[in-house]
This record gives sequence, structure tokens and C-alpha cells, in this order.
Amino acid sequence: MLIVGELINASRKKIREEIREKNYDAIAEVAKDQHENGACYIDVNAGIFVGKEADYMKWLIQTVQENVDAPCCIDTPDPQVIEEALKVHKGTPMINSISLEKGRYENMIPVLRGTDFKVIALCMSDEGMPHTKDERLKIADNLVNSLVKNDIKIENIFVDPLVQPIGSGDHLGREFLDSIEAIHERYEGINTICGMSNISFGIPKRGVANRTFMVMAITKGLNSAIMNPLDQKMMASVLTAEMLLGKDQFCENYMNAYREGKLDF
Ligand code: THG
Repeated sequence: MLIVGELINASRKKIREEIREKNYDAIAEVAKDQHENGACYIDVNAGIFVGKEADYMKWLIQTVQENVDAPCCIDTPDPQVIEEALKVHKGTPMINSISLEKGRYENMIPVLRGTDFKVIALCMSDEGMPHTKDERLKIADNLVNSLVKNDIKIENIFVDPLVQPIGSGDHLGREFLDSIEAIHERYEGINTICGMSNISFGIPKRGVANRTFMVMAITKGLNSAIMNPLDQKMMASVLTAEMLLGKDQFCENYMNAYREGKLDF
């Protein structure tokens, strides 16, 4: 499982204030904590700072990369913010994300063309959020084909079928899971990714729903997630699911986690 650490996101109250005040040490700490606990990419999102998003985004990237040896997952719908961010980012970033929405799609393609960037293809269009597997696959098809035509390697594409709250419809968990499975069947070598916590929006005891849904998605082939690597119970579920699916040779990761006390809670 390729883990993208989600915690540096201005939609979180505490982080919002730390970004606003450019509190270097606080952001550095959250970056280091996530990296030490298994995040390969550090998501950075300054989306709530309208008009100042690019400035804060650049500062976040520099702060993260001065403190951890990891690329960022540049989390913004705005292609101009991505372009600004790329001026300071070192190494090969993950772009979060391209979608079929007008303005986003056509302005993002020239930025991505021929690069080795990891690209999240978010299943969203001007028709709004997709609900069924078929709606998701239609958007995914469109995005994957156009990315490949623009010289993005299939191994660098991360399709996000978009998790939606189970409280909005009983079928929404199932449709999401089926789309993960269908995407892996259709495109050999592709990756899938998602932000899991949306599934439990509006219901109590969100953690157990998030963890259970994660395990179900891993069974369908999910191989990357935007998540909190400091959430020990979630990390244990991921590790255990992968071990039981034969994706952890000689149970090495599982046994290491056990020895480090990471399965004790
Ligand atoms: N897909 C893609 N990108 C995404 C998402 C996605 N980026 C943003 C988001 N969804 C994933 N990131 C986060 C970051 C933080 C939190 C949730 C998702 C979080 N949420 C707290 C909660 O849910 O209880 C509340 C926030 C708070 O602390 O105030 O921490 O789906 N491609």
C-alpha cells in the first residue's frame, strides 16, 4: 500500500492556523511524523486560502521538503496553483488531481504531458459526483485514455473513484468497491487511490467504519490511500489485510510491526 499522509490539510482547524501563521516547526513536525510512520508522499492542501493558495502551497512544499526526504502530493483543483507549486517542488510529485471538470481538465493536461509525475485521476465531471460504478468507469475511461495519449505512463496513474458517505445511500459503498475492482480488471498496471474517511461522514464511531471499508477496498485491489499514518488501528488493518492477501512476503511487514509494538492497542 502506497500511503499518502493526509494531515497537512488546511481544512483541519489546527493546521489551518499553523499554515496561516506560517508556523514552520509545527508543519515540519507533522511532515516528519507522517514520514516516519510510513507515508511515502506528504499531501499538502491550502485550499481554503482563496487568493493566497499558491503562496501558502509553495511555503508548505518547501517546509515539508526541508524536513523530510519525500515528495509531496499537491492537493488542489487549481492548475495555476499546481504550476506555481512545481517551481519549488524537488523530485517527482504526485498531482492531486485532474478530473473531467471544465477548466481543470484542459489546463492540467499541458502541465502533465510527458512528465513522470504521479497523477491522481479523480472521477468527477461537470455532471457532479458519480454514484454508480458505471458512471465512475465512464469518467475513468476518459481520463485514463487521455492521460496515456499525453504520454503519462499507466503505472503513474492513480484512479480515485471518489468515496461517498454511506449515509447518503445504502448502495454507495458497494458501487465504490465494485469500481475499484473493475478499474484493476480493465487497466493492467494501474493504481487506485482514495480518501477513505468520507464513507463514514455523518455516522457515529467513524474509525471502525473507515477501517472496515479500507480492508474491503484492499481486497478489491486498492493499492494506495490518502490517510492518517499516525492512526495505529487503521495502519494495523492495512498491514494485516495485505499480509492475509499474500501481499507481504514472509509476513515481514506484519512481523516488524508486531516487534515494534505497533499492533498493541
Ligand atoms: N481524494 C483525493 N484527495 C483528497 C480527498 C479524496 N484530498 C482531501 C481529502 N479527500 C483527504 N484528506 C483528508 C485530510 C484530513 C481529514 C480528512 C481527509 C481529516 N478529517 C477530520 C475528520 O474526518 O474527522 C476532520 C477535520 C478536522 O480535524 O477538523 O482530518 O477523497 N484525491
